[in-house]
Amino acid sequence: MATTRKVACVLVVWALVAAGLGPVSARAPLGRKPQREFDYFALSLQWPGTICASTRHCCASNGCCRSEPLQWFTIHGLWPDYDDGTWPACCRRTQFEMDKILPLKDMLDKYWPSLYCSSSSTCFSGKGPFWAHEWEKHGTCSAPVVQDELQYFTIALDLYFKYNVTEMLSSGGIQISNGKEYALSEVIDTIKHAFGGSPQIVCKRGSVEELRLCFDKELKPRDCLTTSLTNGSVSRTKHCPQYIKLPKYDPLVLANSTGEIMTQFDHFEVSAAIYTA
Ligand code: U2P
Repeated sequence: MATTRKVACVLVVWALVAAGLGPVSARAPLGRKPQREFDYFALSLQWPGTICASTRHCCASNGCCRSEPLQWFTIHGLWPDYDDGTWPACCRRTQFEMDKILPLKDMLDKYWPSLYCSSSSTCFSGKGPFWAHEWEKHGTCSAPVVQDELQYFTIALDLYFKYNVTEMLSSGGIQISNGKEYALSEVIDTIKHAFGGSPQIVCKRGSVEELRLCFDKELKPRDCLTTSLTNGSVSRTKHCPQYIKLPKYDPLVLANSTGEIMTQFDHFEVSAAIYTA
């Protein structure tokens, strides 16, 4: 009986592996050649004030929907990139497991929140949380610097705290204030001076959407590629004008809201009952 069960188990594992779903790690997605080692990392940060200004629907997982607006740069991802402006993606079949990063959960909620409601696409299993998307798409391509999921998120958070952009700006005399305009060159120079490498800035209608800091494989600051080198990966509409804004947004609902909530953009009369504090 025990032998029969053992054989059945081996057969199931074999079938899962053959289908590309099993406990296989360190391999390229089916049908793809392994991707070559990356050249450098970009730590991509988002400015919630720009992204959350277009929030139309709220849900518990959307950082934009907390009662206190996020007034700091939050993490988008730690991206392994190539020097030619392209990047590897979805390199190994190692699925995201929330359990592995539970000790970091509070910090991730605060500093690496999703700013959208929908679940993001993952490389190997459809949809998942934002962190699953970033790990599967970028984290799995971060070897040999990053060995596993916990290390990926730990390194990203360490870099984020060590090179605090919001602080770099304020100690360089750039106090972030709603409605104010800043010379793009001044923002770039301030960060260059404090960080030791040139950032890449992505805008949306004149407001900063993303700010990227770049690192070599020893995690030392280096210049990011300038947009002209990145083969159009930053489209013209994402280019920044000479003067840029770092806007503040008004959160739409109270913290810990549950379920999908229609906001005042869709319905002016929203029942107070669905706002949960
Ligand atoms: O810029 C649009 C999306 O392309 C992905 N990206 C961009 C630049 C880069 O160096 N590496 C990279 O992966 C990002 O995709 P995401 O992580 O959001 O799936 C970025 O949002």
